[in-house]
Amino acid sequence: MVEAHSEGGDTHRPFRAGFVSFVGRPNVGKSTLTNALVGEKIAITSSKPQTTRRVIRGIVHREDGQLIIVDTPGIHRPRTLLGERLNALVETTLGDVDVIGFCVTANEKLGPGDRFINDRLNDFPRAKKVAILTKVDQAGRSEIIEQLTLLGALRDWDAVVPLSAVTHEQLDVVGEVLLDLMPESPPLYEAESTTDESEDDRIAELIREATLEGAREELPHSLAASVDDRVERDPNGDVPGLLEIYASIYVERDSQKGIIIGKGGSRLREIGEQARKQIEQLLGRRVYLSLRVKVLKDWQRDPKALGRLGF
Ligand SMILES: Nc1nc2c(ncn2[C@@H]2O[C@H](COP(=O)(O)OP(=O)(O)OP(=O)(O)O)[C@@H](O)[C@H]2O)c(=O)[nH]1
Ligand SMILES: [Mg+2]
Repeated sequence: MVEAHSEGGDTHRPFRAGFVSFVGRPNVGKSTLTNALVGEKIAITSSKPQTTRRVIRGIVHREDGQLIIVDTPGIHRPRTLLGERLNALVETTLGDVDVIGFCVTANEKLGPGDRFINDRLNDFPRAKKVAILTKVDQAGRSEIIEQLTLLGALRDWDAVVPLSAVTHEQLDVVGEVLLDLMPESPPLYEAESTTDESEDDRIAELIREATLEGAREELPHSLAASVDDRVERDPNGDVPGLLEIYASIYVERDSQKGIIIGKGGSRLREIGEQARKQIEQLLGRRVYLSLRVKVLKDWQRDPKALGRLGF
């Protein structure tokens, strides 16, 4: 195991580039860490488990290298076809990366869910393995030490890094450590790009994020979103006018539709307002957002509906 460290002064380090995948239980902070390292909101995050549903690539550009972060859905015991597909997706992803960043949170004791995932990592002997202890701002010193001891006993890690993606404690260190483990390689992505997600996919995710906020019980899992259409309100104007975006929020049952719309449409208006602000920030221009709520019966268990939503 190498100690986490940062180097200075050496101006002749070879350029390195490669892929690191963050894996772990739902809600441990993989997407928050991805965003913090990239320095831009690439992946949506929420306090609800199973927020991420696709493999999302974020690119970190450094003077001496390029890190392509592959954020993945949290691995959990699947209860639906969607859950099964997401777990399978993570396994496929791990076969292609140079480094696996196994994320465990400092504020919950390492448990069977973490051990299950750690055991799966044996199937990827080629990848280097780094243990990342997340959310250290939420734990006391003794808890952190105990958790690091448990983590250290799991395997001979290439590195172990405790950090906080919220306070940015040790954020630079994890970047250095991961880059050091990458192969020597020219850049793999252009200097401007921070992700290869399409704009529509990012917009749909921001809408789902706004809808997740405040959703309770089973509702978060039942939500999906898609962009249906974009229309330039004033296509011939000198300055870009409003961009009209027409999007749908999907739920699984009629009763859920009512909850999302709220009394007199109040909840949906709030969701639209919040999502619009995020979308305007992403696109750097003013947006008119029109949201419709649709019922797609039990889509998480229906292969056809899953296909329609891109899973
Ligand atoms: N205090 C604190 N909270 C954090 C930190 N990292 C993430 N969180 C919070 O933890 C929650 C889950 O974060 P996510 O990044 O969505 O977790 P995830 O591992 O991507 O979750 P899934 O996509 O469901 O697998 C959110 O409420 C974050 O704000 C951290 O370093 N400190
Ligand atoms: Mg996530």
